Amino acid sequence: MSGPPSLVGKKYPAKQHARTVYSHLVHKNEVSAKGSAFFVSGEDLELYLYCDQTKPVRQNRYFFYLTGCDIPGSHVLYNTVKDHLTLYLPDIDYEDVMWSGLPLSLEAAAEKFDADEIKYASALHADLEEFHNDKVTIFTTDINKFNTKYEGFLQPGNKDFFYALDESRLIKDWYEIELMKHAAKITDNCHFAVMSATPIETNETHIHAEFLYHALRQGSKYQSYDPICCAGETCSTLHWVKNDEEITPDKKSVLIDAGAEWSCYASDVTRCFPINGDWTKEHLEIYNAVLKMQSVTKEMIKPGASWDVLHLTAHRIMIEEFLKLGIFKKEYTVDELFESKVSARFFPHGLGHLLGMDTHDVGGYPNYSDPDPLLQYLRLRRDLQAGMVLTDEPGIYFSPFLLEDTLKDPTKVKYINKDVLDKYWYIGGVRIEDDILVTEDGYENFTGITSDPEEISKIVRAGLAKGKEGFHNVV
Ligand SMILES: [Mn+2]
Repeated sequence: MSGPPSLVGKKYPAKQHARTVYSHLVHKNEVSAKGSAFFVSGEDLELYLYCDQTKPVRQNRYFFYLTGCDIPGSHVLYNTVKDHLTLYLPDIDYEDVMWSGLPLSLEAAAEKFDADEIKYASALHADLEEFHNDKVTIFTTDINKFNTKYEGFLQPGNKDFFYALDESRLIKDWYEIELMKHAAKITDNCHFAVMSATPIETNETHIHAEFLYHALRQGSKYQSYDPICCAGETCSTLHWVKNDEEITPDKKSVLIDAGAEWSCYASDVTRCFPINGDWTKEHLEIYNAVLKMQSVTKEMIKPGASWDVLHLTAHRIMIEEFLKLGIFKKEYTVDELFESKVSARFFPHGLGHLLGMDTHDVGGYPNYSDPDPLLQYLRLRRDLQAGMVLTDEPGIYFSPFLLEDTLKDPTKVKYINKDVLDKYWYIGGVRIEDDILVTEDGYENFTGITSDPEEISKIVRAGLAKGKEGFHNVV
């Protein structure tokens, strides 16, 4: 299936990516950068043990960044002195052509990929040896099962090389942005489908199925991550992927966190809705609190903004809303509650993370051993720059597991009205997540599926009105 029309006739800018990596490497360590080469092996097909079937292949992201090539068994070599990029495709296995068809010819590959030269992998040993004999340092990410035979020529694991790769991947170019917008658009349609199909969603699995079906119909074969499909109390588990509980009538809330992938680029979107179209009082109160956390922080997104500050702002808004709802006792001020860290167990994860080829993309420098519980799980710990893509995804959860210690700790429980809190457990949790590009003067939201609670109600009700017969479902 074809991708975004804006990319027709255009090549993934692999050569420019290689140059960008080099410029970051020079900036970091001029001495080791000079006269170096870069080498990365892509993933290859592998068989399951005692079986002639191949495992699914997820292309190596560093390799894809330097090639735009998803063919298993390929490698890339970039000569920084000559600014020459060579893509090595797997040698033709004539035995396999009967089963798999003819592979891409070198000529067709030259049309498709942004490389100076395309060769077969059989030429690789001699090329690496020549570089090696010329005393060229060939940086690579790692020695793995796909490149062990070249180990003697390669310098794996260099920190400056990783730094250069990650800093390059951090800032998305126009081509990557188009891929990500396309992934986001597919995901919008999938979320719309899920919200519209509650008559045929009587188990969390059905939510999962509805999402995957609509992603695949749009040509997205892979998900950026395992979809998280929850109803009722399972919404309180941040990465609930069992997705197999019945959606019984006592469950009012649905949370789905899922994102389709397009050409190795991710989307990552969460939406919540009331299963029967009507928000319960408590569900809507929490939903609106999370929506406010998101809308306020979203407006703060611009180059130079500190993500720590945005994250902590979201905590303050949550505290204000909990005071209004009476979940936190009114005799305490926002500052006191903020300093007490009591909000950490209701909003335990970070406000968002970088997004790119990986769902939790490289370059965020999280500090999981940060002693501050408010910041411990924040996956993006740097100031924003134009060209970054990130998620803005505040959440509020009522997790018996997470809150057990808090409710036993006299220094924490004193802030909480337990009677009021008890009214909210059944919701499980609410998270709202959009994919956002930092622009020169602010931001652009890639995510188009509505998060307005009234609009969501309308979509769910319109689906309900169609009844079970209104949907194509054989089983
Ligand atoms: Mn996310």
